[in-house]
Amino acid sequence: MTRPILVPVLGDQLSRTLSSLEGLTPGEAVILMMEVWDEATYVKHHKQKIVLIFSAMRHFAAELRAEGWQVEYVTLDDPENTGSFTGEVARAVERHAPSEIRVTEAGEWRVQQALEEWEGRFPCPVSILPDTRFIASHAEFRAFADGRKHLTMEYFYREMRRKTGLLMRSDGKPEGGEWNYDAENREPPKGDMKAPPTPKFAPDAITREVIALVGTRFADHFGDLEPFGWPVTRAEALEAAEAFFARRLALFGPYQDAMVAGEDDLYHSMLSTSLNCGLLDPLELCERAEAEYRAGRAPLNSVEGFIRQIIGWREYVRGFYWHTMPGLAEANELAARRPLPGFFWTGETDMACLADCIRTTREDAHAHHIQRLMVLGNFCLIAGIDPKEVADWYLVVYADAYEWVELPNVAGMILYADGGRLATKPYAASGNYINKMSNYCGKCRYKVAKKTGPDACPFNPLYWDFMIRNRARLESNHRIGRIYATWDRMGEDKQRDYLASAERFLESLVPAGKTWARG
Ligand code: FAD
Ligand code: DLZ
Ligand code: SF4
Repeated sequence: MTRPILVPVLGDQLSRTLSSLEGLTPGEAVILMMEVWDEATYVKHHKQKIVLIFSAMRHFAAELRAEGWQVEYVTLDDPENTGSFTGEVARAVERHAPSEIRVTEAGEWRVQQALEEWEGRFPCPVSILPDTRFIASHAEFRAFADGRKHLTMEYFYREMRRKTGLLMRSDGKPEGGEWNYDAENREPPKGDMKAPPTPKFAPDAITREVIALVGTRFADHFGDLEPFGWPVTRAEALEAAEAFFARRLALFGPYQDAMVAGEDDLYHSMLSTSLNCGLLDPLELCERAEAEYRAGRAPLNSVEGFIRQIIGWREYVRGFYWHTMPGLAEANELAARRPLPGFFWTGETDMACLADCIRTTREDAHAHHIQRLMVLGNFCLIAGIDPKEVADWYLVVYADAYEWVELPNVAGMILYADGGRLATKPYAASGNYINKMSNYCGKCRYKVAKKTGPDACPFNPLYWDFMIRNRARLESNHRIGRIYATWDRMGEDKQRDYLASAERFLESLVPAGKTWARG
């Protein structure tokens, strides 16, 4: 080979359609994949998240080799491993004197900053290519966002529907006449309902080797290492997707917001881990979901709901991230300063809803959306937990967490730390909401119907404490401001009880004794 093109492929770029590989033939490129200490520890990721990424990387490298590509794969325990992307690229440049470094842009700001320094550092041109696996380019999001005070997802989503043609009629109108069928997608659970299981994949020899590595090198990281059943190849991810379309999609819509103790993913797809590391393509999933609707096997409200999560929310939060970084990581509009309670790591709390959501998080490196939003997120919002501590927690504990998708959800969607640019109102709720949408409260030592006092559901006084603490900022918000009239009518004794109950509860919270997230 004359001087090759060096193509670093990062752990969330495991797609054969990657822009940096497009148009290349095996004879002209050296592909570089690197397990590096920096990435594995910049936060102390859940053990299963590291297994997932290392195993998926190793399988992807093996598949590329089988197709004839030259892949240099640096394992974590390689004695020469420098521990960083830049260090490993420098070593590869020495080995190969490449004519060019060609890389697809990074998913995270932190890593993109490093890639942008390569041009000045290495003696060859560096091409950073757009990540074409996303539907909206950065320029398209910028064009949407410019001049808008609030970046309502719904309007962005409609643009994505028009762009992709998904669920569009030939007259340019949305399928069924409406853009959004969310109103049909808020069913509470039916008793202790059970959904059909999602496939779990038995670890093969490669995954078992990674499990052993993670067990020794990352023993102090959060979360159960085993059982491990996430898809780690494209073939497995496609099998998981097909199982979702066949067994769950039809009821995905109605029960999207439902929660059932011990029934961890209900009708959700469990495909985010595969989507985010590149094993699945967002558009192919949406087209497949639309085909189920066209074939009459899934109703419009479910299919539209699923497609909206992907070409709406997923694309929107990615655009929002690049539009607002690096400021988003520092945002704290509500000046929330309380440390994260230790029970977020141990699960030791009498609040049955939180205990169950933290249990599934520890066991599976996953919790479904409404658990992340309305139980864990709602608690962090109304208890006034510091956004940086909350963001670190979410980034650590979920196998699908990368900052581009985690941070907008944390700072924007749950904490209102961005001052309402992403979500037009804070998603604050009392125990009532959780009781309506779950079967948690019947199993809880707290009484959801009690508003104040030691047995009262803590979400009840915390809700009012939050509203009152932030009255000056929230009263003018037309979506939430009217609630203050209820408070003002309440009478002083009741008001005092609420605030005193909240204070007693907040004082009882014990911060984490050790640094689980970093260091
Ligand atoms: P499903 O319910 O089956 O949804 C289908 C797909 O839609 C998901 O796989 C995902 O790709 C996409 N999606 C749905 N909601 C969102 C959303 N709000 N933002 C972006 N994509 C969405 N998702 C992540 O992929 N990584 C994260 O780090 C992450 N952090 C979150 C943090 C908070 C505070 C909240 C409220 C949500 C977060 N989400 C995150 C979004 C959502 O909770 C997960 O995508 C979902 O739970 C993954 O499970 P699933 O594949 O079964 O999703
Ligand atoms: C999350 C992660 C982990 C734990 N380890 C690696 C790694 O060793 N090598 C790698 O290429 N990628 C890893 N990743 C995923 C990266 O953090 C991800 O690719 C970047 O965040 C993208 O900007
Ligand atoms: Fe959660 Fe309150 Fe219900 Fe207990 S009573 S499960 S704390 S919402």
